[in-house]
Amino acid sequence: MYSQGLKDAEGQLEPAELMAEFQARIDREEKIEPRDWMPEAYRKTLIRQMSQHAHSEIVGQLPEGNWITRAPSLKRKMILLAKVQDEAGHGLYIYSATETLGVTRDQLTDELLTGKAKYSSIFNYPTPSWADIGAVGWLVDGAAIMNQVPLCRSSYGPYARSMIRICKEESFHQRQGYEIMTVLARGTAAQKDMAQRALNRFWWPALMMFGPSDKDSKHSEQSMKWKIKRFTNDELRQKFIDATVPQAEHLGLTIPDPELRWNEETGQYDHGEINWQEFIDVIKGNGPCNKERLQARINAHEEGEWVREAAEVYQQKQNQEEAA
Ligand code: FAQ
Repeated sequence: MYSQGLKDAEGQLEPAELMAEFQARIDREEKIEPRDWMPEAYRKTLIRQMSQHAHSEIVGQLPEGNWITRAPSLKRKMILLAKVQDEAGHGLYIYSATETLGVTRDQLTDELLTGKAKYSSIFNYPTPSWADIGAVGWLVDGAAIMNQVPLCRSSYGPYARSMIRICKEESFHQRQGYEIMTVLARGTAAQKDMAQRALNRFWWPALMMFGPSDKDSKHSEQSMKWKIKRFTNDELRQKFIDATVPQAEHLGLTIPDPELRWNEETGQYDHGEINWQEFIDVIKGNGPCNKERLQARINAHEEGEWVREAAEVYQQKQNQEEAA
């Protein structure tokens, strides 16, 4: 008895009884843990999504890290430094959670540095002004929270648990970004203009973070059935728009979408069409900063070689001492 045509690691069809029991556990809202039986396709989907997520947190340090030395005051510098360090921590939790699926951190790093693995499209856009740091916190972390709060209920235990702490920290990140935007929007005309320009740059790319529209999302249907994802890409994008438009109004800033309109019937905002060609170009490696971001990660990896070597020698010494 076989099921669904999904294959195991040896290319054999997954046994139907195990598949049925697995789905029943998911339907009962039980968490799947690392030592439990799972279909190979479930394991692979998680490795793909979780490693892309971890890489995003790591590459995501770059657009803001760029501003740490230039933040306008000591206080702003300290806040930004703490935020960027949080992103590094998020990457590490998620890499650790991904390792429970039988891949190594080295494999995952190799996939990122060779350009095989994806990371979020959003981090391939530049942050030319201080207001972009506000826009990243407000919009990028805001979109991240909208996507990640449901992931706290993801069916895979280690992923769900890592998301709980991450979401708490993301909420602080979103608030600090919105606060930067508030100060600028209530400042001089030049400061308000700087905030508006940053919103113009980040609005559409933030909407693209949620992934392709549902009709083009190849993984959503299966991932929803396995409760890895709880909402579709379009559902989350809509929730984000509905939550963010009033925040922009409160700031006195204009969302750069002439077709944006409140729809009384649906109780949601209608919005203009996303430029999907731009999204495809960016995820294929041809966005404004793709090459620069990847090169920065390659350089960091090479410059960190001595740290990895030192850590390894230290570990060997500890093992020897323990054995003695
Ligand atoms: N960029 O079939 P679907 C953060 C790919 S937040 C690049 O819909 P799925 C916090 C997708 O991988 C950002 N690629 O896929 C922070 C697939 O490609 P593949 C990270 C994208 O997985 C803030 C293909 O398109 N958050 O880092 C994107 O069901 C500030 C087809 O798509 C997460 O990763 C994209 N935007 O849904 C850090 C959240 N969208 O692998 C620093 C977890 C789609 O078949 C500073 N991930 N693709 O070749 C998810 O929720 C999902 O993976 C989605 C995509 C919703 C991103």
